[in-house]
Amino acid sequence: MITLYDAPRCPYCARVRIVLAEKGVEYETVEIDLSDRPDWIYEKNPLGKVPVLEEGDFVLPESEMIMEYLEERYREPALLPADLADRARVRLHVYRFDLNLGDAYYSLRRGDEHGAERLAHCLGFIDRFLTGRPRSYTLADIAYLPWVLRARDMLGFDLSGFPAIEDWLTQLLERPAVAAEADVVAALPR
Ligand SMILES: N[C@@H](CCC(=O)N[C@@H](CS)C(=O)NCC(=O)O)C(=O)O
Repeated sequence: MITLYDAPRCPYCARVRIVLAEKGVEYETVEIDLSDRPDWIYEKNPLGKVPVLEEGDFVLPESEMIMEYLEERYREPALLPADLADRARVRLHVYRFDLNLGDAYYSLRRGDEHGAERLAHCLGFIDRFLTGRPRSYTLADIAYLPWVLRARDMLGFDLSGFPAIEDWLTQLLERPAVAAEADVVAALPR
C-alpha cells in the first residue's frame, strides 16, 4: 500500500493527490500539521517537507519526482505525451514552474508590494500560451493547477482578465480528480 504524507493546504501535495486520483491508485494518507511538524518527518525527507510518498522501504519526497514515478509505475491514463519532443516540453514546463508562476504566487501570498502585479504578469504569459492552442492534458497541467486554484479561491485573485486560463480551469474542473482537489481547497480554513 502506498502512503502519502500529505497536507490539504499544500499545493505540492495537491499535484500528487491529483495524479494518484487520475490513475485510480489506492493509497492511505498521513496528514502532517505544517505548523507543528513531527520530528520523524525529517527521517522521511531531510528537508522536512511534504509531500512524501512511501511504499515499503521506498521513500520519495519532491512532488515533481513523485509525479514522474507514478507516471512510470502506473501507465494508464498516460499523463505524458507519446512523442519524445512533446514529453520533453511537458517536463520543461514543470521544471520552470517557479519561474513561470510559483515565485509570483508566493510573492503575492507573502504580501509583497508588487505581488499582485508579478502574478498578473506571469498569468498573462500563461494565458497567451494557452490561447488557441489545442493540447492534451498532462503533468504540466497538474503541476500548475493547484496554484491557480488557490490564487483564485484562497487569495481572491481575479482571473477574469485571463480568459484562456479561465477556460482551461473550467475544462480541468470537469475531471473528477481535479474537482476533488477544488473540494479540498473549498474546505480549507480561510
Ligand atoms: N520542492 C518541494 C516543495 C514542497 C513544499 O514546499 N512543501 C511545503 C508545504 S506546501 C512544506 O512542507 N513546507 C514546510 C517547510 O517548508 O518547512 C516539492 O515539490 O515537493
